[in-house]
Amino acid sequence: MLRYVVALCLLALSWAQDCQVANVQVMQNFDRTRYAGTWYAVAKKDPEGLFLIDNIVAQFTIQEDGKMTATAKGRVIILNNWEMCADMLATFEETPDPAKFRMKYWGAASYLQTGNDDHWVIDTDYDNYAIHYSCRLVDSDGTCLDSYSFIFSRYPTGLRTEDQHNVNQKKLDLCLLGKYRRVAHTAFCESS
Ligand code: DAO
Repeated sequence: MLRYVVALCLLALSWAQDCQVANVQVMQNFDRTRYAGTWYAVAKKDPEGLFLIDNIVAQFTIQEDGKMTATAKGRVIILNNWEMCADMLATFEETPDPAKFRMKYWGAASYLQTGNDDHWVIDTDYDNYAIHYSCRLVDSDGTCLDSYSFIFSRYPTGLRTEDQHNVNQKKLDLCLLGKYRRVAHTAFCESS
């Protein structure tokens, strides 16, 4: 009996970590109303050609028609060495999975980045942490060639100790453990 349980556990583990984008597990019964509000990015796995560097704060809103939108700020460096606070806007298109959105984003100023990315909510307890994931380019073997991911906290100071283990497990499931950097909050964007 024990042998079967161990075999099942190993099977589940290998399935969870096969790094296939199609097998990424997202938040079950995702509730966008509870996700709304302010989230501070406290860690980030960067994509190719990173954009937002630090002081990243996103504000998610649910409109009267039920659609989700967001505004976000963050320190960026553009035109090689011009440091500024980017004001970004985003709209979210729903998909059959309530935790998987297509996000269109653009800058308040025309020289900022625009894009259309996946925005998947991997896990959240709504009150303390949320794990976001976006794969921009899927390789021919089904793994992700270019991804980015935000670890969000409701507090700029970081994650609560009791949430860290769960967040690390999700990083491992995404095959991104060790690829995140800390995101500082130094009030850089607070005057703009
Ligand atoms: O920072 O390198 C990067 C890629 C992120 C681009 C998307 C930023 C704009 C919108 C954010 C809205 C909420 C997460």
